[in-house]
Amino acid sequence: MKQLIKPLALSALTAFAATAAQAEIKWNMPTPYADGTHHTQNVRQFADDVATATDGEMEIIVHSGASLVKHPEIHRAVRSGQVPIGEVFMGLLGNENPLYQADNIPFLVTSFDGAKALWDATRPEVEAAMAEQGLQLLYAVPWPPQGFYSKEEITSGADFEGMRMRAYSATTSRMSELLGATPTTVQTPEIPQAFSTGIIEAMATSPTTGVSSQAWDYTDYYLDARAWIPKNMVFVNARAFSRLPSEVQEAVLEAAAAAETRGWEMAIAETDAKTAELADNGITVYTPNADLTETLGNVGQTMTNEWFEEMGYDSDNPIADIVGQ
Ligand code: PCA
Repeated sequence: MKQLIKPLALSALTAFAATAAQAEIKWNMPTPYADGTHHTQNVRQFADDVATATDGEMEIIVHSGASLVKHPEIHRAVRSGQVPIGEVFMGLLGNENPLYQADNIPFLVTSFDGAKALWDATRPEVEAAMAEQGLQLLYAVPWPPQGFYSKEEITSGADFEGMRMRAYSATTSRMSELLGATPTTVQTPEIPQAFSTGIIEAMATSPTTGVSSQAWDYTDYYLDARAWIPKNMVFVNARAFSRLPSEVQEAVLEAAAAAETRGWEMAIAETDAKTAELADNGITVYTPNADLTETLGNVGQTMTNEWFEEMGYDSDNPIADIVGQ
């Protein structure tokens, strides 16, 4: 009997050691969006993958919905090392570097293939810009294409004039202005309140955010314009990352590559599923008529030109071939 007990006690000890090892590397990760969005689900899967690949040596603790750090502060928090890893909406950084405006420009690209081509073309520059700030990109994942939510149906370009429209980046503010609307910056958690208090009466966002903020409580129409495909990115403080054991670094990079592939697939699947959910909840989903197509197209053209100029790109730039894809 005694001999049987011994190996048992030993294995119990080993199990204890494995549990204790879980606390070895703990990283807090602030993310901006709600648990129901594919971005947050994807981040949680990424964290699980890292834990599995490192046998529990590294734990990434996800703080979703801007609960740990407010969205506009997340980038700075990772830069300063206050937190080692985070997620942000790339368009939010458009003020500090026009590079980040690319995926907020109407009709620069309108399909997931176009969005992928734009990401492939801009990624090296994004990585270089981040490296200069002591950051390292892990992955980027799109939202479904963006459309317009409103209380009344939008039937002509003139309907945008004077509209109090939500903006979530400098680029979407610019679009509102070009449409003759009045932009107000509102973060996702405040959307319902901004509508109910009349601060905004329309917004451009995805079916995902329409569903997660229950747009049917305060809007009746969704213009499925598929106007641009913005992205979120997940990134680390480069110093904190370099201090990880090399096998843990590898596990993080592998999990990140898997998260990027999975996230794009999730966004594609979300597009139809969440648009259907809007309709199921009573929102009228419609597509732009000729007049709207022209108005939005003109604004997109103006903004694309402005962006090329700001970036110092000419028509020989490879991105010129991606425009319209
Ligand atoms: N949802 C986020 C960003 C883009 C999107 O689809 C938002 O509305 O803030």
